[in-house]
Amino acid sequence: MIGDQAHFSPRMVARAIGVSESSLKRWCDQGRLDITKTAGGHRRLSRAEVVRFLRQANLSLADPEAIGLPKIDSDAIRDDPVVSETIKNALLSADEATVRQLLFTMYVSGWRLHRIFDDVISRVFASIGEMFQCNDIEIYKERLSCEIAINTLRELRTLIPKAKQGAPVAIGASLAGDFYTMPSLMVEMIMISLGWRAHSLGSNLPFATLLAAISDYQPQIFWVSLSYIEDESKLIQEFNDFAERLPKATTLAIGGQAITPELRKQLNFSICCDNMRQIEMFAKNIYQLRNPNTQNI
Ligand code: B12
Repeated sequence: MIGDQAHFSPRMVARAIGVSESSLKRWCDQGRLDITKTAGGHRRLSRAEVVRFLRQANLSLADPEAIGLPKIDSDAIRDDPVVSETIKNALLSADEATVRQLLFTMYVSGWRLHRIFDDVISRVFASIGEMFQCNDIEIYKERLSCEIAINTLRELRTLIPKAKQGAPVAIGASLAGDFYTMPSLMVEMIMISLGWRAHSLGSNLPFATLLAAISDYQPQIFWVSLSYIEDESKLIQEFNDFAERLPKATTLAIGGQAITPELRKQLNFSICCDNMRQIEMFAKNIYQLRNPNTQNI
């Protein structure tokens, strides 16, 4: 497990990137890299800031371990279907190191988060779900794969630069009776990557407490993840009542594999997304429309 906001000296970062310390210090002084200073006035760089710079400058890492990152294996991520199969097998054999190395390699190499979530992870779990459905795997393997994936995503989240002070707020969750946590965690990470102050409130939450969270946080976006619905007619009634009671400033975004075309017609929402790519586009537009003066990352 790597620290939330580990900071490194220019010498360590220069070694990680494979450039001279003087070049690295010049980039800092040119403002290309955000730095903090120790009490003694020494420059320090956060791991998230170094990764942001590498993704923006399309640079790779010569010695990732110098800043606590796994080896970056670009060859292993050349082909989506191949890397998805490798990740699936690593999950099913509880090989956390390989899952971590491949997901970090994708992110540090510049992959958009929605591509990692929509084109790889969601497909891997659809296949794992089928294998369980066909009794090809024990149920514990599906659950353990889920735990490993969620732990690794939470670690990957520490590489996403934190939102700036005063940035707009987005929160979300899955509803009572729905125990799925990964989709909501993914939406949170997408939001943070766009500069939002975002929190996934977690799973299995009743509407009353969600309304309390909305009154506390006054979010510009509230998302609901619907992966499992016990009683559809009860949900339609309670959901539309909830949507009715949202403050005008809060837009309601929904998504999830439990949303059938039939159900979609009966729910009130601002936007219904099929994947993370769509919520990213929506959140970017709302950000720019509602916060023209706030610098976007
Ligand atoms: C892992 C898993 C679980 C875990 C989840 C653990 C966790 N901590 O999250 C747990 C143990 C809770 C679980 C339980 C059950 N499960 Co289950 N589960 C799965 C599995 C294998 C993966 C789901 C997942 O998280 N995928 C990863 C996410 C990220 O992918 P995704 O859901 O496709 O989401 C993508 C898009 O839909 C979209 N999206 C999704 N949500 C949102 C939200 C927003 C706001 C936005 C913008 C986008 C968005 O973006 C995502 C990325 O592209 C699926 C198999 C599958 N086909 O997906 C079965 C599956 C969904 N489960 C199934 C079933 C039947 C159940 C149970 C009813 C079993 C039982 N009898 O107890 C229970 C119900 C529990 C409940 N009440 O919630 C069936 C559903 C069949 C059906 N259509 O109804 C499936 C399809 C398995 C199967 N093949 O049969 N499950």
